[in-house]
Amino acid sequence: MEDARPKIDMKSKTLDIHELPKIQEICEQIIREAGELLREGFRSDIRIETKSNANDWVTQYDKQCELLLVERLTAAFPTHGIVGEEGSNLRPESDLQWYIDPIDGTTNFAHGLAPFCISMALYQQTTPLIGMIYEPIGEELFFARNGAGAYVTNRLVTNKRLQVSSETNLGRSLLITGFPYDRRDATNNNYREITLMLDHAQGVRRIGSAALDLCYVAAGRAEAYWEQFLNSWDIAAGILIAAEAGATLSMLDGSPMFIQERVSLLAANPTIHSQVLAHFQTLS
Ligand code: 2AM
Ligand code: CA
Repeated sequence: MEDARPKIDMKSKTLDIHELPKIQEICEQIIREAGELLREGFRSDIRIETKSNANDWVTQYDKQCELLLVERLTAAFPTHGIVGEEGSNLRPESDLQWYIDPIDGTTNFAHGLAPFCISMALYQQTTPLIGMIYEPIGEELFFARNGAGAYVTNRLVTNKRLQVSSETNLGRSLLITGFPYDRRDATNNNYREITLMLDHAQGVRRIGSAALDLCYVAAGRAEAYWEQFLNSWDIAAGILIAAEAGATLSMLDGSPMFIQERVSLLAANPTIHSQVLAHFQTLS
């Protein structure tokens, strides 16, 4: 039976594509301003509150940063919708939606540990148009436009095209993963998957920001990233950046990617993607 959930459609877009470079430019101004705010807040007096459970934290900077993003986006694009981690849900009827995460990697940020980032993505229904991710401590900006490739700008390079790694040997591959906040109570807590991959990969990292994890696969710094139960705003920008850099993306069971409330995904260079998937399939 045909799956009714909307698949991520990497190709079709009806917005005039000539508008996208200008939108991207404005997005970059906004994300860099938000980065300034997070740099000021980093290792300052941080107030922590909990959300869904005791491990799920939010700080005053998550909220301030989301407010800044919403104000700036609304001023620049008054008709666009906005879905944000800290509760924003504006103009849900709009065809064009921004998915924003004011701090991806809040646990790192709250502990005074980098990296963490701001993630912004513009979608036309299920089609990603622009993805932008800014890591303010290392001052590294990742971005992609649908069909136009993925790029990075940092202290060493400007607008460098991203390409996933060409490694084909899992034993020489570096993998990245993460764990759900409710891992102590959840039956599906990723412990079996990480044990399996520790046995087969060169190494496994837990960096703490899904958005950056996807960028690191896009940049070929790691071969694969998998994680369960992510939110749309954690991955909306990163999946376009990874896809434009040549990554294969799927749900963790190998089925096609789609954005829903909770996403479990695998992003990897194409060869390593099938090898990791084959190992995961031995678990079920
Ligand atoms: P956050 O920092 O915005 O909360 C950590 O594994 C990564 O997964 C982070 O990007 C974190 O985003 C994200 N994440 C989203 N939902 C999560 C959940 N329920 N449990 C753990 N991490 C979650
Ligand atoms: Ca967040």
